[in-house]
Amino acid sequence: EVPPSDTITVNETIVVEAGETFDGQGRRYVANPDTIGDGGQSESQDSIFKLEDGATLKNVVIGDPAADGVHTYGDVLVQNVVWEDIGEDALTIKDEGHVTLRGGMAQNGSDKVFQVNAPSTFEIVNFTARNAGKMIRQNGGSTFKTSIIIDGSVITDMNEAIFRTDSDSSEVTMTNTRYSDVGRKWYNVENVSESGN
Ligand code: DGU
Ligand code: CA
Ligand code: CA
Ligand code: CA
Repeated sequence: EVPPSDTITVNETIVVEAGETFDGQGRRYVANPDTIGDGGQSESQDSIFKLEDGATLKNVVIGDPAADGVHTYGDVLVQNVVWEDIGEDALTIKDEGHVTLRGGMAQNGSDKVFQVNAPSTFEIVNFTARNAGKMIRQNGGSTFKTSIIIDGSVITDMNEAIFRTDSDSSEVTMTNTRYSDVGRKWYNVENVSESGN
C-alpha cells in the first residue's frame, strides 16, 4: 500500500508500451525540471508519460512541475489521472487514435489543458477541468477532423473556450455536463451538439 503523498521525480519520459497498462496506484509523479521540463510555457519540454497504441495509464497524480504532461500515440485509455497542475499542457494527442479520458481532474494552467495535434476521437467522461485558458485546442491552423465527446463532466473557469479549432470538419458533442465561466464556450466550432447540460 503506497500512501498518496508518495512523490516520484521522473528524470526521463516514462514510456507505456503498446498494449501495456501503467498503474500508478495513486502515487504523484513530477518532472525533473532539468531533464524533462519546468512546467512553464516553453514548447520544448518533454512529456512525463508517453502512451503508445493500446496503452492504459491509470491511478496517477501528476504534480508540479508537470512539464508537457502526457503524450498519446494511438488508441489509449487514461483513467483516474489527476493533474494537480497543468504544466505547459496536460495531454497532447500526438498521433491518430481514439483517446478516452475517464474520471480524474486537471487544474491550473496558463493556456491549454488538452492539445489535439492529430486526427482523433477524444472522449472525455466524468472529468473535471478548472482554471486554464481553454480546455481543448486543436493545433492552430490545422484542418484535420477531431471529434470531441464530453459527458458527465464539470468545467469551470476557462478564460477563452471549452473547445477552439480552426477546422470546419471538427465537431463536439457535450452531454450531462456542468460548466461555468468558460469564455466563448465554442470558438470557431462549426458542428456542436449538446444535451442535458
Ligand atoms: O504550431 O506547434 O502548442 O503541442 C505551433 C506549435 C504549437 C504546439 C502546441 C503544443 O501549436 O507546440 O503544445
Ligand atoms: Ca503548447
Ligand atoms: Ca505542449
Ligand atoms: Ca481564470
